[in-house]
Amino acid sequence: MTANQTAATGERTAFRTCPLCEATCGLTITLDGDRVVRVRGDERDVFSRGYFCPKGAALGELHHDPDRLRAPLIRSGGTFREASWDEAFSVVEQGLTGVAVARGKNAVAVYLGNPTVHHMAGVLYVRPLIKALGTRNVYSASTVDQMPKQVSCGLMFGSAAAIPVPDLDRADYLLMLGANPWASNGSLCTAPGFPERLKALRARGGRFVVVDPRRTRTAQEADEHLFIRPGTDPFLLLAMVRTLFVENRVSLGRLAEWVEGLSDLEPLAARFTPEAVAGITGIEAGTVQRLARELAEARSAAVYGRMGTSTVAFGGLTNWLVDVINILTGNLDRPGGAMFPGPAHLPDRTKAGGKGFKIGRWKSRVGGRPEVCGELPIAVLAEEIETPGQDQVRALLTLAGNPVLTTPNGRRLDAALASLDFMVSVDLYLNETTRRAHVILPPPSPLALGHYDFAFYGLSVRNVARYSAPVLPEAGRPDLWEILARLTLIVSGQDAAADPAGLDDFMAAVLAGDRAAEILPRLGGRRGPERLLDLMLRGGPYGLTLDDLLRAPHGLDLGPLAPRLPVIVQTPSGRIQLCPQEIKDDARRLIAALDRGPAEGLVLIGRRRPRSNNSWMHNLPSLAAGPSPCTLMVHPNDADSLDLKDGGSARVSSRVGEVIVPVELSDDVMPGVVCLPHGWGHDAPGTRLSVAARQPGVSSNLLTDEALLDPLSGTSVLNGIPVKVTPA
Ligand SMILES: Nc1nc2c(c(=O)[nH]1)N[C@H]1C(S)=C(S)[C@@H](COP(=O)(O)OP(=O)(O)OC[C@H]3O[C@@H](n4cnc5c(=O)[nH]c(N)nc54)[C@H](O)[C@@H]3O)O[C@H]1N2
Ligand SMILES: Nc1nc2c(c(=O)[nH]1)N[C@H]1C(S)=C(S)[C@@H](COP(=O)(O)OP(=O)(O)OC[C@H]3O[C@@H](n4cnc5c(=O)[nH]c(N)nc54)[C@H](O)[C@@H]3O)O[C@H]1N2
Ligand code: SF4
Ligand SMILES: [Mo]
Repeated sequence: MTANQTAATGERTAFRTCPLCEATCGLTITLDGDRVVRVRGDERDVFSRGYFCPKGAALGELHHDPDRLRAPLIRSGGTFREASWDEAFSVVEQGLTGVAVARGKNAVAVYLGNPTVHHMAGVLYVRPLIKALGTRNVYSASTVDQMPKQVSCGLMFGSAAAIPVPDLDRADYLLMLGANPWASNGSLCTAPGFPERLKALRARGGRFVVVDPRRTRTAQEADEHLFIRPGTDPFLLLAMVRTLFVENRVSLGRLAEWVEGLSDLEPLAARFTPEAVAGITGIEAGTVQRLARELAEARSAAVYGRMGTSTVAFGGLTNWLVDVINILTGNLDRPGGAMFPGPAHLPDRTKAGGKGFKIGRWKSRVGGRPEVCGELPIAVLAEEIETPGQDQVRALLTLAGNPVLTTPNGRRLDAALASLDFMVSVDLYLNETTRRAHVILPPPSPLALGHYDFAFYGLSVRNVARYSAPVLPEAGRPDLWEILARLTLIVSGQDAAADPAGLDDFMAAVLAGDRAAEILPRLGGRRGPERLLDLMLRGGPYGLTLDDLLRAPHGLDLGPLAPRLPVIVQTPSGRIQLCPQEIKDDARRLIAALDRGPAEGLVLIGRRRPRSNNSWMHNLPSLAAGPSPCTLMVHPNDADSLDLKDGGSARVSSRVGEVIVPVELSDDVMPGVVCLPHGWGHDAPGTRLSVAARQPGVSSNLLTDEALLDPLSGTSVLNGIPVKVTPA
């Protein structure tokens, strides 16, 4: 269906949405037999129109990487041996049920890594698995990423999934804080060709402003770039809120009837005068006022914040303020502002109001950290493993994650993992985390799986729907959904040989509901994620079917984003909560920080490079080529006072650890800030990453501190870590 043959060369072409990042580019994959010859952007893709990046181009290398695991591994003694799937699942059964029976359900923890949400099966089959596990020890990469946005949206709009995205293609003005789409290709804003879209914004006379402690490529391309002291964005934003009130520029427009709590906001902002915050942020009072005026006066505008507003000490408050300003300027839910996407697989709501959003339904055992969105902060996993007592974590399941390199104080977590009674990892590689597992279950390569972006169509700047059929099926191995379904059956007390098809039939029947008897026989013998997708599309707002998507290999464009208020709002009152109580409580922390005034000392921030993907893809030759990107950027003024030389070595230390890393002098970082990428440190013994190990780099998460987190969202502080730097 999606492949066609060029008779002359024997080459054929397949079309596939890239699963590697949130941009969801359409790719054209040229194949010769079962070899990938080339991967390029699909010019006819309705959403990405030919845009792609070096990572997408490396999908073939990923598929053919000799280090990628093809069979389950079982640890015996200090090494791993290949095993059959049946043997591997039976060891998993003994391991997980052994711990659950002896120590209780909470003794089994689960960690979900980033690629989980980039696969159909990850989105669909993880929830039943977690339910079957019945554990409170659920962890994910969300608490080193976007959880503050989920919490602020949960509190304001009543649902952690109601996340507005900047309407990039129609905005006249964009204020972007702590995001670098030129390297990341965008996040919580699915916009393939994000850089092209920003260029188009400028070309049509729009303006975009970047706030970032580093002059990134994105900042260089912007109309204006403002340095900000890491972690201080909420001071800037609250001073802008105050300016809007003081200058009578608050203009809710059509939002007025759906918003509650406006009167609580003004007093909260009162003390945050532009003058009072200038010393803290490093941004002059006049600039703060001007930004507020520009936003208020633009025909349409959006404020957009990402990692630099999320993994910081006030992540929840900062993400709340982003949408507060979108609301105060009347830009929420209007074309060119910040809008809610409407994916093809989710039914339209019919009325505003719902159960609302709660945090802290349970607390972590050792540190008393509140639950958010059904999970606990990843920063507490190590202490939950180390600390004896009832409900101590003794077994762990990791899915598509590498927390040893991606979460704070990786060294402590690594040691904790080594002490577990049992660990099983579902992963493509034997890496820094999975080397601690007793069993590794490798899913098929992404090119062997069908694809539809359940997660990212909910965050897209246009409504589109695309399904890609498997490009290079890997016969004789279970699909990712079958692995997850078998794990679910195991933890629900069925034996390791139970058939996953039964669970799949059950899920389809539940989803089909009353229509099951009538509709299921009509789905053409489909099963797994494809059947669930077909069902969801049929119940969705466009009444599509999977066959409709199969007939459209370049995707279906469903049009620009449409207003979704008020029905998107699921708070109990059905109204947007502008000033939720949890936010008011946390604001006291910000007021205390205002009273303390400007902070001193060197702080560490992160950076992303286009040829990397968090801690992985470093094993692919085309991405690993060139000098190591793992350098410490230091401003020349700081280098002078610290006695550091360009190309020399620095010893960087924090409360929790130290690393030695090459120095790169650059006035692109602001004075007082040093910058190191995360995800490196591929020198651990016992991994199977032969290319990555040649240029291992160091892990910045040996420096990030598990004790520093945003109490509101449980999200770790990864930007703004106090460090000392000396010559090494
Ligand atoms: N200091 C610092 N730390 C950070 C960040 C930062 O900016 N600074 N960023 C944070 C962010 S935003 C994130 S999302 C996290 C990511 O943190 P993690 O999700 O823990 O780490 P990744 O590096 O994304 O690891 C992905 C893992 O999934 C495996 N994998 C890849 N594809 C598949 C697949 O198809 N199936 C399966 N089963 N496995 C697969 C890879 O081999 C790898 O082990 O890191 C966070 N850590
Ligand atoms: N090439 C590549 N692409 C990726 C990834 C990758 O690892 N490599 N990871 C993917 C993932 S999982 C994610 S979540 C996205 C992230 O996508 P983005 O958030 O767009 O990417 P980052 O590069 O983390 O951008 C964060 C920016 O915040 C700045 N910053 C740091 N501290 C502060 C602060 O206190 N205030 C402000 N205003 N800015 C600050 C940093 O200097 C940086 O430029 O990228 C995705 N895409
Ligand atoms: S930008 Fe993201 S989705 Fe597009 S090709 Fe690169 S990795 Fe894939
Ligand atoms: Mo992320």
